[in-house]
Amino acid sequence: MVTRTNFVSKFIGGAFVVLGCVVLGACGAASSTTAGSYTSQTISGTLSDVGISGGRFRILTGASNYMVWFQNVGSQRVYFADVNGDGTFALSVETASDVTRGDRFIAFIVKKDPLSVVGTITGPHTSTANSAVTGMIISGAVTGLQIGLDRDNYNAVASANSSNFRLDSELKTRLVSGRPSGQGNAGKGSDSVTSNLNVKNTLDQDEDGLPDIVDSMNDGSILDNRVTDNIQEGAKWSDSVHSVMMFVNLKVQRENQGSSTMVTDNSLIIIQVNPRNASAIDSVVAYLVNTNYATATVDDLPGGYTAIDTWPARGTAWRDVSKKLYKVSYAATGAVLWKVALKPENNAFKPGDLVLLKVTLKSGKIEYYLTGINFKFQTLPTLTGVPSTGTGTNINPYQTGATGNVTLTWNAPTDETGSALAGIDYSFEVFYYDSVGNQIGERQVVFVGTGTSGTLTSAVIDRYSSSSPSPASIQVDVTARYPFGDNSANIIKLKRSTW
Ligand SMILES: [Ca+2]
Ligand SMILES: [Ca+2]
Repeated sequence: MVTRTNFVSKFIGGAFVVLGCVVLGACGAASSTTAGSYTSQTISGTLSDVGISGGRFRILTGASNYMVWFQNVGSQRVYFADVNGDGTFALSVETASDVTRGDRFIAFIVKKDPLSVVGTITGPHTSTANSAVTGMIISGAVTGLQIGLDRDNYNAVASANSSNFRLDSELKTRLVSGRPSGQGNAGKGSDSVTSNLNVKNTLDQDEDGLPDIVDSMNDGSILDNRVTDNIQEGAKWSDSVHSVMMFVNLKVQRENQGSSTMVTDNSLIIIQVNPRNASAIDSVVAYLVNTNYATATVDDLPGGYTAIDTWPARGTAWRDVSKKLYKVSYAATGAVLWKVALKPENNAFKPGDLVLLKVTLKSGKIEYYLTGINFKFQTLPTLTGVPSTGTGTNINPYQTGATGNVTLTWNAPTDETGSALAGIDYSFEVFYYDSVGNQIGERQVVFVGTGTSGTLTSAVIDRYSSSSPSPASIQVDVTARYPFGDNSANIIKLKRSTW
């Protein structure tokens, strides 16, 4: 779920009140890439509280803080509606006649504050069941859909006395002690992990109860960030948006490492919307954000990008600039995209904390994309083998011999659970500086691979040794990176004994 992208449509009647979801996508951007026959159906009902492990339906406290989300298994289109204060809701979904399972949906409950998924909608099941049906077949308007939310178990049991509503037992979620196995762990915890995929369940193949758009490990075994195709989940059929990315960078100089606030002080969140057709997009803002991003500040425009919109000053409160994403171009390719770089200013943010992006098209139509990080760097690549002299800081670089190679070793960075990040690629990014701190020449990148040891050859270290001025130190960013864009770097300084 980094690319917890997802294209949703809704109709807002009044401030944050959804009178009924109208599918803008059907008559707008998405329609031409998924040409076909869509039929709107209204689903209305009540979201109630059933307490711990089910029980008597009662009014859900703070019901207006919840949303009901439906996703079509065939078209992958997403629909959502706010729940009213009395627990009632109504949303308009579309069945699709020309795609496989175009009459099937899976659904989930989202809490707005803090913005997160709090329930998988399932069919009735016993408290000891190890699976529950999640597929719903909608053949016409459905009224009286009763959804009982068991908040402790992230379970929302749905039933309706309607001939237009049936369960589809081909689509299920695995339960562990009554809880959908991916709930509460962003779809990547040990309960959710599996190698058994149900290819019929195109939205939730690992059947952990989290559809791909909110699952950090779609296939039950590999973190989404290791597969670049995952950035397209939810946007596959938008004409305007190609993909949505949200990921973390954590790059820290040697002198600033080890403090209890290292992650808070240095974490950078990147949210990026990559257009399919940039000229179709008017603006991108975050419509709703999880509490842990509510007081984020905007950081500098990342290197390699050129601002098109005016990028705000570093430290600007994001909420003071309408939680905008800014139109920029990527210098290397000229690609235009929308981006923001944020410091969350806390160490509480985590996978499962969502951001709902609102993309306004020049046509006036609106697309929504739900996104979030799939993992968080909690540590850097932690060095375990370094030159014995020096500390790696600017004022006291690690000191190497007058000639020869230098081998560094490290431990893999850990994620927010303390687990070492698997399958991450390492590289050395090397910068050369003269005695007054000016950079010499160009950065060199030495690819290491997935091993946690690498050698800086004398050819790399001495690359500019005959230049004038010659280097007085080099900076080595020991970098860990997945193909998504997330990266972590342990930044050290190093010098020859003769420099
Ligand atoms: Ca999963
Ligand atoms: Ca899943």
